[in-house]
Amino acid sequence: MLDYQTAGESHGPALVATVSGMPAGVHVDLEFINAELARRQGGYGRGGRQKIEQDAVQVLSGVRRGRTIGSPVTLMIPNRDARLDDPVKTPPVHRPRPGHADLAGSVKYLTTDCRETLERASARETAARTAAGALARCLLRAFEIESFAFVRSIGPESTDQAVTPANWRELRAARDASDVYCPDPEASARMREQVHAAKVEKDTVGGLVECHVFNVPIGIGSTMDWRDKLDARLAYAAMSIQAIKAVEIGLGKEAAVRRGSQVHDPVIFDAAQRGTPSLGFSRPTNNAGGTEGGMSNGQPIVVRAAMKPISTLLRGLPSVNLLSMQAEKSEYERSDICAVPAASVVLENVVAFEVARALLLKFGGDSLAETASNYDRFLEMARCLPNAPWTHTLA
Ligand code: EPS
Repeated sequence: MLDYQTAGESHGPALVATVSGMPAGVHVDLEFINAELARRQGGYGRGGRQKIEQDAVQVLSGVRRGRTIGSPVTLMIPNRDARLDDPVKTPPVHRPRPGHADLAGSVKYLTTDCRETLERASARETAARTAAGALARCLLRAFEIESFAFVRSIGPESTDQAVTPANWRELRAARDASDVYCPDPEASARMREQVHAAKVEKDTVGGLVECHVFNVPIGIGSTMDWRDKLDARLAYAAMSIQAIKAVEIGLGKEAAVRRGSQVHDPVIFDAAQRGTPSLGFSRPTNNAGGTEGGMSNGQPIVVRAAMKPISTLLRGLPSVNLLSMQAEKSEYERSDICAVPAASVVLENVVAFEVARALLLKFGGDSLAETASNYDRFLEMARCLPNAPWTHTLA
């Protein structure tokens, strides 16, 4: 089972991701993983920390001569701003920031020093999650499965840009030319203005990030076990990104407003497409966001996540001093004004990780060659429907 765990504090010596269950033989593209880490560090609205850090992975296990060998892969990202044990540079924090983990964490761990929790709660941890997801994408490449995420909105400003299998590469180039990671230049300018205005007002701003995954074969995920439902796993992965407050698949909450005839994507069979991972079952719309019944349906996966504004405000917010229990403004820690562009990079990678996990759950294999052979054989068998000896049809 593909899985991963992260460790590390924001100002500790390093962040670590340990990825288990990777088949042997996957080419680990460190240049790609590091490029994703660099993208995550960027985006208009980031604070001073990113001028200090230069995130890059060191591979501590699981890889030999550039390829996985089947053992757990440990990726370490050293922190340049490491100072966790220094009482002067990293003093205790007694005034919890509303919206951050400070208050609940301090009470939970029976301390008045919010730093005990905030160091681990920090979104810096998403560097490790991005690295794990980017590693999983090295596996997905062998199946031509690609993940693409961008910023759909910042504050009230959004783009209505449609994303399709035909235009996403072009949109990726446009996104990469935007410092708010939005492929629509006109909307990018409006979003940038929102971040700037928040900065001037010593405030912060959130937004929506959206991820599309292409070329996912029909039938990964599970309808039999709720823990392996693909949409549920995707939602879990997205919701667990720091500051995410809502997740939608496809049409999302809009589906609750419309009639069934305006929601469900008609099924069309196109024999010419039988060679593709969708096996020729095409849909004129993709309101389902590529999942039906907890399984992939051969259409692009679409996941959208809403990020709240960063909880560290330069002007502070009403809070309580945990030493005196008296009303005081929350503590200011150096932080970002907007990390929505960074969240889009995290989403692109953690969503890909879940797709890789579901792919391996279905096709298994200790080596990439075995996984690929199982994948090819399944598609071959499914293409023979309905006229094959293995077809399930009761007389
Ligand atoms: C964060 C606070 C800031 C952010 C950090 C998340 O860190 P610092 O206190 O060192 O300035 O920059 O995010 C990152 C460091 C990162 O790499 O994403 C927080 O409190 O959540």
